[in-house]
Order: sequence, then structure tokens, then C-alpha cells
Amino acid sequence: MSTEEEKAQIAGEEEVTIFDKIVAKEIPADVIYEDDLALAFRDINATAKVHFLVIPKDRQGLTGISKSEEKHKELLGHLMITAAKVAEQENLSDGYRIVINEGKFGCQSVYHLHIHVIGGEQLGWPPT
Ligand code: D5M
Repeated sequence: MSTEEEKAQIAGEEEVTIFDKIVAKEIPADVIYEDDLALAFRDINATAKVHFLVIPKDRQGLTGISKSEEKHKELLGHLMITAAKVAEQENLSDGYRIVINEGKFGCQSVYHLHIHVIGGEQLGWPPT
């Protein structure tokens, strides 16, 4: 099994991403929140006691945050609010971290915008 760094070296844009397949329920995921625009599910490679992803169901061209434009304002706002709402649902009242990895150097391995929400324990800073 390759590391996230290794995956990021070869990852790129895809017509249909693994997250599209999760949205379509073609592959299973541990879904913890769903509404018309967003889906939240537990990360398969959790880096902390609680680690989930918030994704747009329809990525609307947002392969990553670098593709964001004015037209995405509402969707991006909704995803951030959803991240906070699901963090509360997950009892992360002592704090948590939100991360968006971008591109190869940012260690992005899935080109379907996603927000990592990480918590449930004391996190270190700075991240490595
Ligand atoms: O993060 C992509 C993240 O997506 C990484 O932490 C693993 C996670 N992942 C990949 N496939 C799945 C499935 N099938 N279920 C749940 N989580 C998954 P990045 O920021 O692109 O490096």
C-alpha cells in the first residue's frame, strides 16, 4: 500500500472520482452526514481518532480548491458550514482542524474537492 505522498505523485484529474462513486453509492463509505449538496464520511486512512471528509456531491469543476471561482461561493460556504456542523455532531467541542490539500506538493490524491476534518485528540502544530 503506497503512502499518501506516493499517491499524490501520480494522482490527477479524473472524469469520475472515487468520491463520485461514494456519492452514487456504488462503493461503500461510512457516511455520517448528507444533504442536497454535501456528503460527509469517515476517511479510510484516518490520521486521528476522528477524521472525516466533507465533499460536494457535484464537484462543479472543483477538482481542487485552486479551481474555485466566484460562482462557487455558495457551495464553498455550505461545505465549511457543514464541516463545522458535523464536527459538532461528532462531539469535537475541544477543537479540531480543517485541511484542504491542493496539488502534488499539497499531497492531494483525490481530485474532487474535499475538506478534511481532523480531531478527537490533541493535534500538533506545525503539521509536518
Ligand atoms: O485526501 C484523500 C483522502 O481520501 C485520503 O485521506 C484517503 C481518503 N479516501 C480515499 N478513498 C477513500 C474511500 N473509499 N473512503 C474513504 N476515504 C477515502 P487527499 O487530501 O486527496 O490526500
